[in-house]
Amino acid sequence: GATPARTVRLIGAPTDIGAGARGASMGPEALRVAGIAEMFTRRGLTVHDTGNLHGPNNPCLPPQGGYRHLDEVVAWNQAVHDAVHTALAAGELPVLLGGDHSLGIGSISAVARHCRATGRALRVLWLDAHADFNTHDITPSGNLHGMPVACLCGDGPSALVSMAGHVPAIAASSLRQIGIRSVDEGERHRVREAGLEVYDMRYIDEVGMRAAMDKALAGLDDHTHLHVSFDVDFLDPEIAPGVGTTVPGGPTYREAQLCMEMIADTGRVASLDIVELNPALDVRNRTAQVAVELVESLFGKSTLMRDRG
Ligand code: B3U
Ligand code: MN
Ligand code: MN
Repeated sequence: GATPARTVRLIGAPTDIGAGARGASMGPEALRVAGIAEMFTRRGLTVHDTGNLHGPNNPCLPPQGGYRHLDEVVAWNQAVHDAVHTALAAGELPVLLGGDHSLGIGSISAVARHCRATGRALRVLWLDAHADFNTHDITPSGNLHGMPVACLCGDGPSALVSMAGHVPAIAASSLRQIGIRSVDEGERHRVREAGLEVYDMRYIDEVGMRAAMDKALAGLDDHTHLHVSFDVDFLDPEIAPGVGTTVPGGPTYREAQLCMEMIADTGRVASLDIVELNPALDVRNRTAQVAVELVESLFGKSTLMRDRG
């Protein structure tokens, strides 16, 4: 099967347009300062940093029709979509440096479009404290970073839902959610109805990260494009305080590291989002450093050489 690209393309998207708290717009620089490029070089990958995308400022307005900043979120996602699709078409491995998680719509719709054009299966791993499955009628906030999974699965404003060129952009069955521990009331019903495969914190507590990841990664083949959407609030706030919406009870450093190592062992990671890092809430860039360390594990860092399987 096709091996994932050996050149990483860093794509900065400095915006907090879809979030409740301000500050995720500083995520791309914080990740660069924490050494993300040097880390990929250590892993033996070539790094192509294309700098930051541009888009509208955050007007900080209240929701309209259940959405905050919809036009601006569409503009940013169109820019992300085009950049991620261009990277994939060039044979590179796009790494989106967010920015808030609404940008997953642009990123993953581009991955879906690329997979459809090249006849590849797609698996999306959604590492997050939240299900991000809200819609305009049930959202408690109007913030679009709580809705990207719904949009990708076909529920949302048409400009966001149709970005891949086909609706839904992804089948709900191609998604695995890991680390979930905060789901809103109406959202919970939608998660059940859609049959999302969710490995929530209770499940991870009961069976352990290893068994959870064995299941989440089951069924990949040599042609599967594996996309990882890493919302930094996936991590326990003890190790990752620099995010807009901390939720206690998340994976420890060790659990998160095992999660990343097991994903790396598949050898299928072909695109990545790192989102919701909020340097305004961080302590001496510690959360950015932890994110970079864990992404190093995601790209195959291990203490000793190990056989796969
Ligand atoms: N579910 C809540 C909170 C939230 C979702 N994603 C984040 N926060 N980062 C909402 O507003 O939709
Ligand atoms: Mn999220
Ligand atoms: Mn989250």
